[in-house]
Amino acid sequence: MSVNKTEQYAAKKLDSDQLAESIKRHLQQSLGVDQEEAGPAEYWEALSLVVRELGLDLIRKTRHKERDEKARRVYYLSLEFLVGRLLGNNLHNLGIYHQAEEAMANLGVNLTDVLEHETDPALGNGGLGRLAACFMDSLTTLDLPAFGYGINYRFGLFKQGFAGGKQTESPDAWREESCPWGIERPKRKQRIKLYGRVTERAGKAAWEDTQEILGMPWDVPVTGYGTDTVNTLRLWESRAAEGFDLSSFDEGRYQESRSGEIQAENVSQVLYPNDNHPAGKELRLIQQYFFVACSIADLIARYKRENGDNWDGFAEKVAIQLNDTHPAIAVPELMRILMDEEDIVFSKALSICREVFAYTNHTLLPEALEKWPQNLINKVLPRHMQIIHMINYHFLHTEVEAQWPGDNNMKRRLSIIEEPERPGGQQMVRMAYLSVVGSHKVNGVAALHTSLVKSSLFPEFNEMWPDKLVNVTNGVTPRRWVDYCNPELALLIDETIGKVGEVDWRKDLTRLDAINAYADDPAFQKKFAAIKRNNKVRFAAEVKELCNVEISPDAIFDVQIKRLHEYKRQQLNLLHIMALYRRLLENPDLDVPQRVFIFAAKAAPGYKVAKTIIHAINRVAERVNNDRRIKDKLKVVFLPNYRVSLAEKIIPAADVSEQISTAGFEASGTGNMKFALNGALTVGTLDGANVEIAEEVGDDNIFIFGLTVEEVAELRHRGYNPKDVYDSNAELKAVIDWLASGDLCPEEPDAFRPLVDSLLGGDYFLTLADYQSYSDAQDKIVETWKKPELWWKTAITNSASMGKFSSDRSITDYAKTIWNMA
Ligand code: TH1
Repeated sequence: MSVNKTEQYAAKKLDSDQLAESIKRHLQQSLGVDQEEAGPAEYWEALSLVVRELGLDLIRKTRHKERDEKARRVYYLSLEFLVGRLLGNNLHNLGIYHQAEEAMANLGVNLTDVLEHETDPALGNGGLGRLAACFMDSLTTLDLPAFGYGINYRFGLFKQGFAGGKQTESPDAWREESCPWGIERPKRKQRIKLYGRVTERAGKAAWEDTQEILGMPWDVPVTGYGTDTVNTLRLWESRAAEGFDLSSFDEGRYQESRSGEIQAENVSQVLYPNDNHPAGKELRLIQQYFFVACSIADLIARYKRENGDNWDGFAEKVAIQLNDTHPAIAVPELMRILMDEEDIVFSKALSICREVFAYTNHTLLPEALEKWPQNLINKVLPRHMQIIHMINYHFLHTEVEAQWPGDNNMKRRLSIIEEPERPGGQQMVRMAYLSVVGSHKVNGVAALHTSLVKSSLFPEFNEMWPDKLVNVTNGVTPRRWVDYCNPELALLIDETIGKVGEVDWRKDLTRLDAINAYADDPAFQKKFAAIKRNNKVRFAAEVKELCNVEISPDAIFDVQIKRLHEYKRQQLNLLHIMALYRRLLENPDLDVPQRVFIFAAKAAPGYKVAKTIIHAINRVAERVNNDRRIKDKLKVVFLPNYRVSLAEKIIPAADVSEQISTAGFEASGTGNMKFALNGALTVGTLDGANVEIAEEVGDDNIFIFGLTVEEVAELRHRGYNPKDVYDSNAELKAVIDWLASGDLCPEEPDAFRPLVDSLLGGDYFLTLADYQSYSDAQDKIVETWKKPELWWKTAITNSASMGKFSSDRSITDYAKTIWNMA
């Protein structure tokens, strides 16, 4: 599709005068304020209402078109959609950003200020939730009929603050600010069951004595770039199924009459704040079932409205993608409906499930693989537990038996139910196995990750079903992650590789490759460097405001922003910073460029070592930033409350991107792609998508260090002792001793013990093993920085080589290899 379509589309939309009129109308008629009283917040709301009108109109038209075409739809089930702010992005996608800018200017308001008034919905933890949001953008941009299904949490991911350098958490009551994007759809509400027991009636299972809750859908319109298609993100909110008990109301017992309601409302109350680690709580299981059951009932109702009651056509019209195992209970839920409500026999029900479901695995971390106690599932969802046993029985005794006849050991290993290791232990339901058995395709999220899924996580499944496990490398939407967050770079790309008449690079990111021809061009380098500098100047002002630290835009901005997790190794970065500081103290006249190390990260509230790392970084930052002796050569900032809208400001300003996870632990990473796209140089391990990024940019344009997956395995096999490294590396020993000494936190000298103990007592993530190699890679970065022509050539090559990492490519891969839609 060409950009011309976008321009025609934009042109036929409102011009700036019409937009200004609509804004004024909403100010007065929707918000009830006069133009003179309105501030940026009111203007934000009024413009959002204008865009919402456009979105609703297009959603209706999209629905009609899809109904007529009767195409297959994809349903993306995810407990997290980290959508970020929507107004600016929607304006871009609809092609009316510049008109809106002009309209606001004519009203005497600055659009950029207005956009800052949107609260950033934090309905996800990190990469997995953000990926779901990028995928919704790409599905729509590619005109694929799609629904996202998730939960409309009342509280998103907690807000982070610091007290004495330690993380504090407070609730994110994001909906208390106005949110015009979600539209309540009472007509589509669902009623779901929990608890109770299963009895047999006339040879059929009946699930009885249940408690019921209501699911109210909230629809968020999802715009795409340069298209009239608008898809729906349908987020469920839980409500009590019973209304007021009027008799107790009459008797004045108002509070009691609502007591049943409070519990039901709890279900969609709060997002669990664990990334790569399950909470294992009953309420979490109920959340999972609640949104799955509402979504499956909703999509079945849609199927029946459009196609009648004939189940033979179901799989042709419906593809359901499970975003990790969090929605895995969808498999027994669909089985239950097919068998108990639609009278379909088990074997046929299972084959329908297997045509419909596909499962994406996002992690190999053993502790992150979800397992639920059988007893808990049996209590909350007794019928589902029976069905899981039926699936397991069929799987083990028909399919595993056919592959490995008589091999009981194999049956035990592959069973969906894990038997306890010790007597008295619990039986656990392996949700990943349930997902694999219930799906026709299982994908990993980067080439290396998928090969490890095949070789280490599910080797037997791969042997049984050689075509089931496939790779779909992650991607990011270039609309949000270049066009919207780095408009000057977007403009430079337009000027350089053309816009009108060609396919827009925003729709075909491989077109960026044409920029490679300019990597050496001094004039282009100058423009590229100037844009980076402007972004750094703007970001430095932000840092001053948020952290009260002055940073120079001429320094190297070296950035690590992502969840705080030991496997992501923020502690490796920290140890190196401490070493740099010591080098400078030893020799304050060292001829080195100025460097600023920038962090942002939230730690799960219950993750002790992660919180210790945050505390330690903040204490080192305070020390370094206030030490006159080092003459501003080194600065460290930790920005509080990392979220999408902060990432949008940091990434365009980054020179160096830290992607330093222990090899084999980061399934893909997606921040790595965003940084490279915006011209930052990566220092990284051969992990996740870094491997493919290195392939695309070439080994000379990336700073790879550290042990490979094979070397990690080898070292563990030989026996790794972090103390050996500590004893043999004087610099490393000195910084660890310093950390342990209490000098950085005199009022609590043992504050960093958990970190020191984790490093010296086992160092599971091989931080010390990779230290020297990391430090050497950092030295090479400095050498490159000293040669500006080489630096900018490398930076430009990175941007220009990111074509593969558009989420449009990922979604096209899913559509072809998994959903049979393209
Ligand atoms: C992340 C992975 O850690 C990351 O490597 C990957 O790029 C991203 O998913 C998208 O594929 C994961 N996030 C979560 C969150 C939870 C559980 C498991 C994972 S894996 C709650």
